[in-house]
Amino acid sequence: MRLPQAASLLALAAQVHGHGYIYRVTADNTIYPGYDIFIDPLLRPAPYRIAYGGGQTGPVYDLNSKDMACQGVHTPAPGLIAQARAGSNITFWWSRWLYSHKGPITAWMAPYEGDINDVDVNKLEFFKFGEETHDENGVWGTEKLLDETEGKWTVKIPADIKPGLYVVRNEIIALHFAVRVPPFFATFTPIGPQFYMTCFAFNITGDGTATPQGYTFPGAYSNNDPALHWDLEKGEPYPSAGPLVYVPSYDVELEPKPEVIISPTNNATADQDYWKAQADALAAQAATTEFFDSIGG
Ligand SMILES: [Cu+2]
Repeated sequence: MRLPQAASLLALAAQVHGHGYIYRVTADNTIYPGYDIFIDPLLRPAPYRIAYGGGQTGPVYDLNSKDMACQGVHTPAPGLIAQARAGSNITFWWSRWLYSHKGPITAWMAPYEGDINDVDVNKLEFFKFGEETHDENGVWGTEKLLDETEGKWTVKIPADIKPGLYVVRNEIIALHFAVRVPPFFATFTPIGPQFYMTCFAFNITGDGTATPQGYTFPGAYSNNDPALHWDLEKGEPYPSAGPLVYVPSYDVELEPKPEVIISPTNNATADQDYWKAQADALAAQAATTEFFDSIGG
C-alpha cells in the first residue's frame, strides 16, 4: 500500500468546501475507520472500514431523493461490520463542522439480512434512535461538536432491540439556509434544509425482541414538516423533524469492553502513515472550514 505525498493531499483538501465527514467510529469501545474522504479514495487496496464509501461531503437538498438514505455515492459497501452490544454506545468522530450549519444531529438504524453488498439502501426501514437538537440555552449539538466534544457525537444503541445485522445512519440536518440564503451563496445554494449523512454496517448482539417501526429514505421526512423549514434566527425551541426517537422499554448495565483499535491497513507501519496523513487532512479541512465560517456559510 502506498500513501500519496502529504503535500498533494493538502492541495486536494484545500480545493474542497470544508464540510465535515465521519472519519472514525467507536462502537462498544472498538475504534473503526469511518470514511476519510481525503485519504480513502487514494488508497489501494481500500482501507478496512465499517462506513459505506463515496467520498462525498456535500449536502442532499431534496428530501425526496434516493440520496437521502446513505448519500449520493455510497459504494463500495463496508468491508467490515462493527460488533456492538445492544445498550452500548456508538461515537461518531466528525471532522470539523461549520458553526453556521446548525441543526439536529440524528441517528437511525435499519435491520437487514444477508450480504451487505446486496443491500438496497432505499429499501431499508430505519427507525430513529438518537437525536440532539439544542440545549435550554439555545446551543445546538452541532456547535458542541466544535466547542466541547472535539467532533465526537455519542448515542446509545437501544438495549431492547432484536439482535442482528443493521445499517446505522448518522445525519446532521443543517438549517442555516432553511428559509433564506444570503446573496453570496444564492447562486449555487437553494433555500431549504441540507442533509448530511453516512451509513455504517453493524452486527448487534443481545437478547432483546423489539422491532421498532421503520421508515425508508426517501419517505421518513415530509416537505410539509415545519421543523425542516425552521427559522434559526427566531431562536424558538426546536421541535423535532420526522419520526420521533424510539425509546427502549428497558436499559442494561454493561461491563465496559477494553478499547480495541482496528487497523485501517492491516500493517503497523502503513497504519502510522495513514494516521499521519489523516491528521494532516483533518487540519487542512479545518482550515477550509474556518474560512467558510469567516464568510458566514
Ligand atoms: Cu455548507
